[in-house]
Amino acid sequence: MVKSMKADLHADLVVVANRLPVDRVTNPDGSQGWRTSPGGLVTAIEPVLNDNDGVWIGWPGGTDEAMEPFTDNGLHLVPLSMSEQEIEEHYEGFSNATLWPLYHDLAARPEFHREWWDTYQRVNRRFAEKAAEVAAEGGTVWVHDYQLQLVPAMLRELRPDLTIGFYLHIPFPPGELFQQLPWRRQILEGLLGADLVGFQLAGAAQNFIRLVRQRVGHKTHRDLVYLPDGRTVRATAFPISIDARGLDELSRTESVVKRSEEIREALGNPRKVFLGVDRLDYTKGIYARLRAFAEVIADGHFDVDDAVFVQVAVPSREQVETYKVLRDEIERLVGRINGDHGKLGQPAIHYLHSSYPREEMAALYRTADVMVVTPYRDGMNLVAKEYVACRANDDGALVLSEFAGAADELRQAWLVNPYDLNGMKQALLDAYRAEDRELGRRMRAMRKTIRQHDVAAWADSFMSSLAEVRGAHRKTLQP
Ligand code: GDG
Repeated sequence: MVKSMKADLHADLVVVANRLPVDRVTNPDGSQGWRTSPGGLVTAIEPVLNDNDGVWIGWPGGTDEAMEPFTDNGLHLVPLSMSEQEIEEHYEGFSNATLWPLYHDLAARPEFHREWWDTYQRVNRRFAEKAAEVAAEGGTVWVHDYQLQLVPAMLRELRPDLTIGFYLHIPFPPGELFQQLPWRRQILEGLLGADLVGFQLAGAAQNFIRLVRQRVGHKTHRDLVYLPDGRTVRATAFPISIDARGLDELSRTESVVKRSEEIREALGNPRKVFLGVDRLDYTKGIYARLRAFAEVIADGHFDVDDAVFVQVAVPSREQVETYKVLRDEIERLVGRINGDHGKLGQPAIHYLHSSYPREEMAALYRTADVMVVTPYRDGMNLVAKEYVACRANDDGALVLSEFAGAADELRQAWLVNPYDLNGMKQALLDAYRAEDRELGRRMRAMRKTIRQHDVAAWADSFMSSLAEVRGAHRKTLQP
């Protein structure tokens, strides 16, 4: 249900993210509506927003004229429109063709363009101004991700009364890489506008603290930065997670169990089903993993009666050139592998360039005997955790890149170096051959981990740390 909202909002909690957590849909009667986008972030933040009667500021998608704030499914949403040029230069350009590859170990070559940087600053300023407008006196603002790293400092300047948290969903690179950025100092100073800067991993927080000390020259001690004006900024790790209980329940529902049986049948009832689920992104290592799988077949360890690979490649950033090239490369490889190893009606790789509802994803996870997650670098990787959450029978193998944040917690996965093709082949084979006892032992341990560290725990822990800094901050403001 969509209701328009009163114009003079003053929210105690404001979430600022590049995208609103809703997608535009056309209803059967032709009218326009909204659907909550699938994804952990909404699930995590929704209860926090509801408890605080908070609002979410973000881009609604498309290049529309200005839209009024509205309420959808109890979420108060404040849309911020983007022009075509802003989408090209802030989102596709500086965010996804400069920062994204730079922060992911140069998995592609970052492009540095001064016009993109200008637009990045302009868009960040608009987000900051909007947050300044809707946040109540003394309120809290939680800013998300690499598209908005300048918002904390811009917002602090406009509204020094606010408590500001920032969370980075992607890796924060070591100095050697970060220093390439012509605007490195401005980004660090942008982030330092926050009271609390959260990262996926402790190593990322340390990279940040070290850079602040070296590049900006502030004093630091452990996870604290001391600013000349007496303010302190805390930089620490909050590994994100998933709605483990919700997914576990979903994976056991009759319809998902039935759908999972149908999928196996449709695949020709192979002994083992391998699965990859990723946005079609060069950081995810899709190409190398499919090659590894094909080589295991070529080496004669199994054939398409024994094992097939289902690769879901979710369309992503399709306007960015590197993504177009990657798609062509992967699709050519899939064609070649199926040509070499498939039989009539039995391809080796079932390749799907599409996105699916949550139920279908759960059915796929339930079907997969071996889940293959091999990014070259990934902040966390929720897919790995979702797979574990959907293995209600304590079976199934996870092959996981050491370079995904999730590898810090999911120690019982078959950990691989995605640059090492032979190592990946061996891991695929080991996972394929593993005995039930071994699978059970590993999966039980991983399931325990994700039950204890679910997304609600993540959000609580960030919010309570933010409340602590806020308390400390208040004290320093008192006469
Ligand atoms: C960034 C960081 C970090 C995907 N396809 C469909 C679908 N999905 C859902 C998955 C999962 C999410 O999207 C993807 O999250 P990942 O963590 O795997 O990767 P990124 O998109 O790169 O996310 C990452 C994350 O932010 C959170 O901080 O973990 O490191 O790169 O939840 O299930 N969901 C549905 N249909 C699809 O077709 N319903």
